[in-house]
Amino acid sequence: MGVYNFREIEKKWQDHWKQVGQYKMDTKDNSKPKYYCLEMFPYPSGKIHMGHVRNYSIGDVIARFKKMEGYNVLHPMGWDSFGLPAENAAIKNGVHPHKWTMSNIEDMKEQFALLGLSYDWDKEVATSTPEYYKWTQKIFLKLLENDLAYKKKSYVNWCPNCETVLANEQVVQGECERCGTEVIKKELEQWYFRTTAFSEELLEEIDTLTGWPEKVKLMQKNWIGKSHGAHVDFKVKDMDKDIRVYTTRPDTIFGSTFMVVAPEAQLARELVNGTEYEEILDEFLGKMHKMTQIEREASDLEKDGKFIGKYVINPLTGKEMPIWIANYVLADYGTGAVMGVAAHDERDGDFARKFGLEIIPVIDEDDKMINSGEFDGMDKNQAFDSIIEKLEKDGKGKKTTNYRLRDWLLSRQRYWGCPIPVVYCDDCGIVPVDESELPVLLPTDVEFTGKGESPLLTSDTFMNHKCPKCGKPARREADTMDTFVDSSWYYMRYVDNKNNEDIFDSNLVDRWLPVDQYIGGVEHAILHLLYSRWLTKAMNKMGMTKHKEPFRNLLTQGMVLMDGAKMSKSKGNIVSPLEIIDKYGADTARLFILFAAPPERDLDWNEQGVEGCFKFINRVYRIVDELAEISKNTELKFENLTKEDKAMRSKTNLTLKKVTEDLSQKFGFNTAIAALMELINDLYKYKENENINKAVIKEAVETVVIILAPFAPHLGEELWSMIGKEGSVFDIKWPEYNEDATKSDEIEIVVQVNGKLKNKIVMPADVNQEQMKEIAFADKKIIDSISYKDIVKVIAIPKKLVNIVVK
Ligand code: ANZ
Ligand code: ZN
Repeated sequence: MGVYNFREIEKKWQDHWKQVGQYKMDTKDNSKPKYYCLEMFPYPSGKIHMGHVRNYSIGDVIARFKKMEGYNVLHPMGWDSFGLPAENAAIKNGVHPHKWTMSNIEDMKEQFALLGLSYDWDKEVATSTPEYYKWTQKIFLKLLENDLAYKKKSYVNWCPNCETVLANEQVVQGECERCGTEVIKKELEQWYFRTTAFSEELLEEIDTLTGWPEKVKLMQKNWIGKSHGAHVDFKVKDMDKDIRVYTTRPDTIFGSTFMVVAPEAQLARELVNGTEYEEILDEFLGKMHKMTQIEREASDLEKDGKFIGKYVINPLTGKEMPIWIANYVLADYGTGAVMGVAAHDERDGDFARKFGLEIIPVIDEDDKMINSGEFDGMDKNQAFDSIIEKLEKDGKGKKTTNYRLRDWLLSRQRYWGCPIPVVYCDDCGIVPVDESELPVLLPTDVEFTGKGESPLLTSDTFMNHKCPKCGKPARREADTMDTFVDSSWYYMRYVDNKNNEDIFDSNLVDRWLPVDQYIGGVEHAILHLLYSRWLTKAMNKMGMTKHKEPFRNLLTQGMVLMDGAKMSKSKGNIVSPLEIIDKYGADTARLFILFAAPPERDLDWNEQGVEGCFKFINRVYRIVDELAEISKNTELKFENLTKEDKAMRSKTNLTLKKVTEDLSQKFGFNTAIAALMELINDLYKYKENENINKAVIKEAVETVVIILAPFAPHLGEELWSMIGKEGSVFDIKWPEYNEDATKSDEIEIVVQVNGKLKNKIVMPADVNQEQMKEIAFADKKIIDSISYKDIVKVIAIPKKLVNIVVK
């Protein structure tokens, strides 16, 4: 009897797939319906980890299953290959980032091959190659042309360790997402994408994404953060100027006794210009710059501020309100100015008590208005509307909504990113590079010091460039793009990745989008997914695609844990996928990771579980090996079936039914594998019968092999050929189960006496009502329970129940 030699089997099929081009597909082939199965592409660190194995195993099962279901499946893989680690490696070891990245890609590709993943490598993209970033640059130019990209000076999040700017999304609880250093504020002129141009669409259209996890949709909604309120204009005393505030509580305006302005806001500067308060502002700003984001936004922040010498007039009370700068007001939210309502806003209250500002309550415990003139006695919700109405009538305010979402800051002072294709000319200002000159290539003559500004500044050949407009000497933009720009459109490029003429053929993208199934980590719930949604909407607006949403269905897989904790280098609890593959084979690793937990849940790694799967795979191998000859030499004709034969057939077909449903309607990988395990158990029992039916065996064995194949593809192919099949198991059509065969020969009938359950009796499936009664009356338990009583009536409900009424 054969022994399961996974090393030999896996190598054999990996070589074979490569040789015959098993996973090649053509996106231009319209003969079958399309299915786009996409896993988030990795950063090429050089080594796969268990998170990758999980992510890509899930995607691989879906892709293989969908192909067998008859779809033309696009299942591509590529590399999110710009980014800091390559640059840090260059600083540390002197290897060029390009070289480091490319060699990592080669390593990881080999590791992917070991896992038996069904990628069409002809579709590969790497975002750091000129063939790709040429088109990232074109997208930038289009956005610029359409006013969806712009440059502005502002205070930005700055990581002192990475020495680069960070987007709001990359600041996690005040710390740099990458290195954990506390983020500070720095004033710089930077490039932005106008994400806020689609705030409402991003919010509204998320509800059309019925195939997304609710929690991810909620996270995006909160991030976009829509609120309802009003703009109110306060006139500055002795100055020809209004200050506009955003408030969600216009009903509290009679209680507004002071105004607080963000010290960084342009407005603060304007108000103190040429006065003795200039110094106070500068001093206060100095203090603010030393603070970190965490400290600034903490709810228990010690309130601080300074009066800056001016007053505004409350538009409804006519009272003078002093203007203060305050540490708790943010420059980039709302208008950067707040009407202080000490009695009803906690932060304002703290501030007012600390600095002795007036506190006027305007709403009582019953939510009725007080101290509010004509609005007294009104319910606060009604006052919300009525006060806005009055302000609007007076031309002092307007009902409005506000979003927490800010524009996307994309400038990075790093080398290993996509160059921003603009030139600065003394005469012409900001001049976009002509499309015919793309790509703007990264220079190779740069110094990596890891300090200071963009390394591109050290390359004279790069920096000095003629103005595309007037031809005079000009300078290139030295910053590169945030790598999230690269990853927000890669799924479009896969569809037409060899296109040298254009970013992609829009017809092809229109046909292949949206991605039917996207699979990745929940850590991308905000950043990557929001940026991709935004860019798709921007491209739609610019006529590049008819789609507005990129991903129809989203699966966020759980983490792979070790003893309940995240695997990490520092904890020393990392299990290497390569070691597991070496010890048990890729099929076992895949099977375990899909069996151990539902895909959305965290999965606790345990070696016994892996061994269990290894044993199971061996068990499958042995029984198929043993029954291969029968399977090969029998016709699928079912005649003269015994009770046992029928039960086995039923199990086979019910399993096929369950697995098909688990794979097509939900991500029930673990339950599908559990069903397969049961089928194997039953088959082991059945084959010990004296009179086995060969057709029943054949049907069971073939079903086992087909079901196993998407999970354990190498063994699937091996067993398929062992049972005498030609060609790949992945080229066959996924079989349909036989409905009749799932029906068992016997059914269970409930027998009641006076409506009370007395027994359940197994009867032949074709039993009629008369026979049901007969069998019931012959049953010992029933006889006992009706003895000495008169039978009034007997009711039989076909195939369900017999009720005997006695007196
Ligand atoms: C007066 C008021 C009275 C407010 C009250 C709240 C309660 P959300 O819900 O997050 O949109 N605010 C506005 N701009 C701000 C800024 N740049 N920095 C800090 N705070 C700012 O918050 C809106 C509320 O936050 C606004 O409504 C404003 O204070 C404050 F009893 O106006 B409110
Ligand atoms: Zn010029």
